[in-house]
Amino acid sequence: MTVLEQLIFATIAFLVISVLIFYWRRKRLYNLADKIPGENGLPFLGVLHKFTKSDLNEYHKEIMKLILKNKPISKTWFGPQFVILTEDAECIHKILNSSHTQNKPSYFYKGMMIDEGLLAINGHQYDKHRKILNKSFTPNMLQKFIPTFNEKSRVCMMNLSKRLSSDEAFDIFKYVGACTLDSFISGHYNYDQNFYDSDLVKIIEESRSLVMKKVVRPWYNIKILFKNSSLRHQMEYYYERLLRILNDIKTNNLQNPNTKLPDLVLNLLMKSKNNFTEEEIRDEMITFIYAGYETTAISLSSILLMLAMHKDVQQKVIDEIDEIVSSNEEISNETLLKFSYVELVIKESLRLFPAAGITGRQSTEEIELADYTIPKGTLFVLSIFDMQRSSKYWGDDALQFNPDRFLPENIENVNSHAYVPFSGGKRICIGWKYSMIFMKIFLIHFFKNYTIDTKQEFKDINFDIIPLMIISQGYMINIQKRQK
Ligand code: HEM
Ligand SMILES: *[C@@H]1O[C@H](CO)[C@@H](O)[C@H](O)[C@H]1NC(C)=O
Ligand SMILES: *[C@@H]1O[C@H](CO)[C@@H](O)[C@H](O)[C@H]1NC(C)=O
Ligand SMILES: *[C@@H]1O[C@H](CO)[C@@H](O)[C@H](O)[C@H]1NC(C)=O
Ligand SMILES: *[C@@H]1O[C@H](CO)[C@@H](O)[C@H](O)[C@H]1NC(C)=O
Ligand SMILES: *[C@@H]1O[C@H](CO)[C@@H](O)[C@H](O)[C@H]1NC(C)=O
Ligand SMILES: *[C@@H]1O[C@H](CO)[C@@H](O)[C@H](O)[C@H]1NC(C)=O
Ligand SMILES: CC(=O)N[C@H]1CO[C@H](CO)[C@@H](O)[C@@H]1O
Repeated sequence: MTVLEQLIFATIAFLVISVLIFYWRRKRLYNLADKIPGENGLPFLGVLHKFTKSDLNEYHKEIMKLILKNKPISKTWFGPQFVILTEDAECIHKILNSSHTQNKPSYFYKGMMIDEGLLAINGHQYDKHRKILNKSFTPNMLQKFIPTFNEKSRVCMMNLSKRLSSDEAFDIFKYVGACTLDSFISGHYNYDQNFYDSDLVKIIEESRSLVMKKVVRPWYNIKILFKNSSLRHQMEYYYERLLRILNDIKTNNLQNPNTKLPDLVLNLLMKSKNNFTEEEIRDEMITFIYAGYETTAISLSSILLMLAMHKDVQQKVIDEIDEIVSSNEEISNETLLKFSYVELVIKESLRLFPAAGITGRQSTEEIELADYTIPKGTLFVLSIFDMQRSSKYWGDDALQFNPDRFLPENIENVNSHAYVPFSGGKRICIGWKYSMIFMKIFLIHFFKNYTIDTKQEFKDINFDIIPLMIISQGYMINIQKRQK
């Protein structure tokens, strides 16, 4: 043999042995996986090749197809990663609730400057962060943001009045998004700024689309490939701008601290006795912006779109508001309790449009699920979206927008595990009560000023996965001034 031949031979032998060791180590995984029905896909790639399209609304269709393969659970592979998909209420409940499935699949978050934040961290680090940050969301703290919500909603109403002069439909997302961001950053980051048309909105939008690109390109999990990719350079360009904004926010908080509200998210992060590293502070700040802004903006936009489509429901909302508040009144926490119909409307809309409709967990032990043994390290894809639209739980009219479904006498007949728009278990959304209060106050101001309609139809709606679920066509509505 020549030296070259010897080299080639050695390389092949090395590869074969590596592959054999790889498979031998994963023998139990393959044995267990074999027993579970689903789609294996291609060798090495699994079904990843189905997720390389640039059309983001194809992703949801592909995931639905994989889920539909088998019920209640279906297996597949994302590259070497074993995956279980489900839309079954009992399975989702078990995964959200079991102590062996509380981890997040960490590679989804790597290199995004949120891997040290609540959405991504696990174990002790998670428990420490969550325990400290929980203080920002106690009932007592939530009351304190009500004046900010009122003020920011009023600003938004003023900005929206520019839209009255035109008959053209417009995407309401942009307006409610800016209002959501203004409220959060002014409240929890003690930084009063106007985010209509701001750089921050653009940074979030563009960087999360880059993140989606990374998620569906598994070779970027290999460090050297990612390090030198143009994707990384593009991401870094946005991160630099984002970091500049975060630094302004931190500097401002050092110079003008909010001493009246020590438990603001930013204060808890910066307080030296809590011992967060610089990286943890940065990642939590970004996590809260990502987790709090588009989720709430998508939810509010969907509510408005549903009310624009259902004029009868809109009228009932307006009647309730007019009955409870006089014009331009400050909405207080006491007043809020009276809005029972608005609450039903929000709940029903979150059923049909759960912004975080697809979420994931990873197991740290083998678990039993639907009569199968699921290997350790499995990635679980939970479709809250499909569960909350399933006729199995919601009847033949599951796709009808009907707030009365949530009247106490009706909802008591529905499987309570089939409704988790804010997820569940110990990792339930930290901001769920906060966003419910915000959305109610916004809606009250909105329908004091405007009525809305739309030409969009429910049956035409598609979703982009960004990875939140946002309507592909936008949230196109027309507004009219309320007749007094
Ligand atoms: C209607 C609006 C919202 C919806 C539908 C929503 C939904 C969710 C869901 C489903 C999760 C769980 C994700 C998972 O299990 O993988 C989550 C987690 C989270 N949400 Fe929200 N959210 C909303 C508003 C907010 C707001 C306003 C904030 C911040 C003020 C926030 C902060 C967070 C954080 C930090 C987490 C991670 C919690 C943890 O793992 O401990 N969310 N959200
Ligand atoms: C945070 O608060 C929630 C209730 O809002 C509670 O279920 C959870 O156990 C708390 N987490 C920690 C780590 O204290
Ligand atoms: C509305 O948006 C603009 C930017 O588009 C912003 O400068 C302004 O302060 C906002 N508020 C009002 C009340 O117009
Ligand atoms: C990758 O690395 C090579 C050599 O270090 C360099 O010439 C090239 O520009 C890099 N590519 C990117 C996209 O950064
Ligand atoms: C923070 O660090 C100090 C000293 O390094 C230590 O005494 C304290 O217990 C730490 N606090 C927390 C919450 O870890
Ligand atoms: C919104 O409605 C309130 C109460 O009717 C009114 O005081 C306020 O001026 C209106 N705002 C705009 C921008 O029309
Ligand atoms: C409303 O908030 C105040 C303090 O801001 C508090 O004393 C009161 O108990 C709250 N009321 C309700 C119904 O939550
Ligand atoms: C991890 C977790 O959330 N476990 C909970 C599952 O549900 C039971 C009862 O509902 C709770 O007691 C556990 O704490």
